[in-house]
Amino acid sequence: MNSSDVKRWQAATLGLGGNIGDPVAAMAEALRRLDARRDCRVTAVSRLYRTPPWGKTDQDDFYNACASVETLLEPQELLAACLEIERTMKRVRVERWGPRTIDIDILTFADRIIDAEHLKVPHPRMTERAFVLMPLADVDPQLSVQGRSVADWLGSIDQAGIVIANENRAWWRG
Ligand code: A4P
Ligand code: MG
Repeated sequence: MNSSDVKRWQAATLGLGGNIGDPVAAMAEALRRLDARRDCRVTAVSRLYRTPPWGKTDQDDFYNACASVETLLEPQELLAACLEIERTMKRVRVERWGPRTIDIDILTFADRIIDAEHLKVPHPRMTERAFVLMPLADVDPQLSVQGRSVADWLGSIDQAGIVIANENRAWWRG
């Protein structure tokens, strides 16, 4: 193997959310499954938040959280791993922004900018969403996204209605 083929651990951030069934159990299970992989490790998890629905508002409140991970996977492979976890946890993908058991978004991947058909990084809507920025600020407030820190983005958006559902950052360990 050529030295340029040696895989490196790269840092990424993930957003998790859900609002049907037992979304907290699903998010915890998803994080444990990722952490159990040899090519992924979960390095920090946010507090757990309960958030009013964004986009399509006539649905139940969501639970949301963010995680920092380190991975040997390339971005498309990390997405595939997340989608596989979603699939096996029986997410029902019915309508855009509609109810879901669990949704895992790749928010950032190192300092990469990706604009592929099935993967956009940084996640295109993350800087407008308090349900992403609040938990992300727990794990990495100084992370730069589109030239501004997460803390800075968070300061400029509406955080109304969001409450902390669990202060204990080990909530996902089960
Ligand atoms: N995809 C492209 N880029 C990415 C990325 N960075 N991370 C593609 C993950 N996936 C990415 O995903 C559809 C496809 O997007 C994936 O298969 C992947 O190839 P999706 O989650 O079904 O997308 P969507 O629901 O159609 O749209 P969107 O905007 O991605 O939905 P979100 O962002 O997932 O938002 N309100 C609250 N309070 N909390 C929430 O968590 N979530 C949503 C859904 C709406 N309102 C919410 C919440
Ligand atoms: Mg999504």
